[in-house]
Amino acid sequence: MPDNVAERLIRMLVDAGVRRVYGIVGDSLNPVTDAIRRSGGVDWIHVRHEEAAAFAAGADAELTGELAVCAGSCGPGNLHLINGLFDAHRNMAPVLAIAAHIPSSEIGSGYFQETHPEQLFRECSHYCELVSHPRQFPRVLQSAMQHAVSRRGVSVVVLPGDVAAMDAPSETVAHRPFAAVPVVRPVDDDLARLADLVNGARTVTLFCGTGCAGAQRQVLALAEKLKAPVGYSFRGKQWIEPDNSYAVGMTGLLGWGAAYKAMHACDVLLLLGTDFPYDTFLPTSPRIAQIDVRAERLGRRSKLDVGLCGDVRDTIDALLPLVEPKSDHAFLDAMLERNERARRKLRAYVEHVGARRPIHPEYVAATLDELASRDAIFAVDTGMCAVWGARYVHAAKGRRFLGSFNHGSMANALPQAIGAQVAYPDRQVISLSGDGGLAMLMGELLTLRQHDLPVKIVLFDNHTLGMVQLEMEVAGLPHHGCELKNPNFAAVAEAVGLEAVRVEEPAQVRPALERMLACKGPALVDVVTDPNVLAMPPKSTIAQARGFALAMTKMVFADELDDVTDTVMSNWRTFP
Ligand SMILES: Cc1ncc(C[n+]2csc(CCOP(=O)(O)OP(=O)(O)O)c2C)c(N)n1
Repeated sequence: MPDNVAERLIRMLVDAGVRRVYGIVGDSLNPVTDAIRRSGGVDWIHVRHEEAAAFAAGADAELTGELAVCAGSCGPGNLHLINGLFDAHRNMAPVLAIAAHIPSSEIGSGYFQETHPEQLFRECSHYCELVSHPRQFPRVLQSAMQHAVSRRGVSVVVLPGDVAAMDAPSETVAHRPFAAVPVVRPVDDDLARLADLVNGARTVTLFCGTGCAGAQRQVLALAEKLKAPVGYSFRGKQWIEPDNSYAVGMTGLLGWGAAYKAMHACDVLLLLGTDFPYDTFLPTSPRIAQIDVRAERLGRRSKLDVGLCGDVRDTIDALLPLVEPKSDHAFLDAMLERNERARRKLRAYVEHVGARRPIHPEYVAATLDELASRDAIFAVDTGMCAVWGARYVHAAKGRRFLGSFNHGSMANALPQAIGAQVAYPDRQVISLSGDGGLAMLMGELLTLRQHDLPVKIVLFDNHTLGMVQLEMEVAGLPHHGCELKNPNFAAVAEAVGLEAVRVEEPAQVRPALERMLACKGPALVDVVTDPNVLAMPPKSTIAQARGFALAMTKMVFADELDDVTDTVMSNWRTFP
């Protein structure tokens, strides 16, 4: 008996190694979900909002490096996927979205639930096609999978429900994506130019992004030869921070340590596999070279003297024999010393505020760092949680970090944690959630219970949209629209069936985190934290606010975190 298009879809996905699809059912998707039910080889991961399905698939794909799939029904169902798909696409996570569509005979008539997904998803995908005939389907699916894995990002197949139920064609095409990984390195002349640049420089700093995944050995070998301090972005942290005696921390608003200084004080800055977007933090005086496998990114963030197309690992492998070893390590030592000072101050700050009420979020994050397992997967919400994760949670070897680092969407952490836990049922998965972020996709607490996913949520319950509050302060604006009237989130989580505890006293932080991490099932710790961390006093005048904010901005933008920490400790807590 011939199979139908939906059955062919599922068979091709199974052949491609896909074992689950995240989504919400709907009429137009029925042939697909029914094919999943009958296949036995694919799990249907039912979420409560399609946006969460896309975030979860993105996290799954980012962690495993393999194709992950999400699906939504026609019109609003697949439209809800869009924010999570933007996130996955910008994270270069290979995700296939199945956007079920209205009956093909109705397209263009303003039919019930009609949208045009092939237009809507174009901006957040490498490949986005409408299937209007069964014979077209196998080639479209093959192309979609191949685009997602080879160009790394999102593909969308728009599939009308009636077409999904039609007989599939008998002819076949290649039935699985080919994750063909080429060696990509610059031509010899380009390599020689880069070697000349670093050989002629007295001091060199490396700044590493997520393109350094799998290249830690090469980066360290280069740092050793050049006596170069190594800074990194948040996405680079997990690859570059562990066991790295050249590491000098992160730059940017989340930053800490000596990375900013090292990047500004060197003769040559090497940008490795990073598309770090904040040009305010990038220097102008050193000579700058950039290596990226996507050549279209070269030079779009900073001035550039040498721009090379290549994979970081392959390129450094080819470059190393041309690099003359440096013997002067005074610059490296100075940056490492500066970094250690900043790290000591971070620690001292945590000890200083650890016993204070309201609870300081830094103390919560630092305690979590101590207690979490060495191979935990952390998902950090966009907002202040990203700052706490960047500064206080160490990237031990084997730990992974998920965030909406390029798209910057709120509410990413919990659904990403869902994808992580589905992909790795036996690993500890921790969501650092903001109260604004958690509330935005709070229905996903039900997903944890429904699938018995033992995700641990540490909720930074500061009763405000904290990062925006801070941004308003920095702009010299009074707070407006940030305050959150929250429920007792522990009680909400308990009602959903999670283990939960509310923490209002600093002394409860450690035991509550210990208890939560030891739980077998999903658990939430609702930590009521200080809303005024790095924030202005509510009664300050606009002039005070502006003055403080300007001072803070100058320091955040112009120097290392230890200066900011000093100011916060000496001025802010005693601010009138
Ligand atoms: C979907 C979305 N809406 C709005 C924003 C703007 N925004 C960025 S951070 C933030 C506040 C986040 O608040 P919360 O989750 O409570 O975390 P906090 O910063 O207080 O730790 C907002 C509103 C955004 N980035 N994404």
